[in-house]
Amino acid sequence: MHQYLQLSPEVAAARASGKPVVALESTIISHGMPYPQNVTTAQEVEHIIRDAGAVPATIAIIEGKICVGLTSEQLELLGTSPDAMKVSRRDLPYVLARRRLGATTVAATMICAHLAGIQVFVTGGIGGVHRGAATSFDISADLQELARTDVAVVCAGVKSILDIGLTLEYLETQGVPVISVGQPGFPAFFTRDSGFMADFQLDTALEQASFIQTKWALGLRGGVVVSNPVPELFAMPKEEIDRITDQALLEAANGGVSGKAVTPFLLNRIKQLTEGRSLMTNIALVKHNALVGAELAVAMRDLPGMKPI
Ligand code: PSU
Ligand code: MN
Repeated sequence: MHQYLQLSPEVAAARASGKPVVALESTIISHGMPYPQNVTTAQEVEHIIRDAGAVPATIAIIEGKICVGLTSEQLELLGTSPDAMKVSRRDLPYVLARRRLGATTVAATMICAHLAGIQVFVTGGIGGVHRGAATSFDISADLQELARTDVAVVCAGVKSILDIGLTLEYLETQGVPVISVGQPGFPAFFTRDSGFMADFQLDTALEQASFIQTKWALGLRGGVVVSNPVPELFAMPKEEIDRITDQALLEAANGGVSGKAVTPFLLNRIKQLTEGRSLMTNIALVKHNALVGAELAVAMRDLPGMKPI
């Protein structure tokens, strides 16, 4: 066991007995949603994963440890602490060494999940190439992590605050396969249609698991994006989200927002400008991803020869 890892009793028992485990990130709790919906959603998502026969492992950095599997007090702490740091690959050593409270992004959660031997990770949306990246160089560390760390990431695509086309180009260059579930198109988080195709449509957990197993069996390191569109009933009107996204982007540019603050700023403004309607969409899609991720983790466990390499 890695010296910085601290598995909850439930996660430790699952790992010891070979039960499927699903990792969950914590930036979505600290920076992605307001209190108390952030904490109730985190709890509901864990419930969905348990009901589907897997064990949830929400990941955060607490008191100098990578905690894998959190108590309800720890979830509450992350959901209410304004000083919880957003932790990506770059920030992990600082937060651990300084014993700060850290909420892990997709990149950092992938690193921690891999250290704990967890192969499936569920989130809402991944980071990507920002619009204007040709001059700002703003490309999320999530994409490099997907290129190198062997974890499958179930998400609802990427938000249109990003340049979705360039994000997909970057993933292609890095050899990261983008799977879609239930439709050929790559989803755009709040909406089901981004205008771009995923690389491969694989509708069942078994098909997804065997794709992922084959990738890793070939020694092709790195993650897989499993993009699962928001359920139709909860999707937002495209015109509305486009208009609000443009306004949020303009405000970020005018306000000189930069670095790791960009994504939380845009997420927060979209939430405010939609008067909370986007929050309902966000919650619904994360729950749906939890089900797909749990089924994938169960299928990975059941496939013969599915062992970490
Ligand atoms: N996109 C979302 N919701 C989120 C994030 C991104 O739709 O909560 C969070 C995730 O934790 C993601 C991080 O890993 O933001 C990316 O931040 P950055 O763009 O600074 O790499
Ligand atoms: Mn960035």
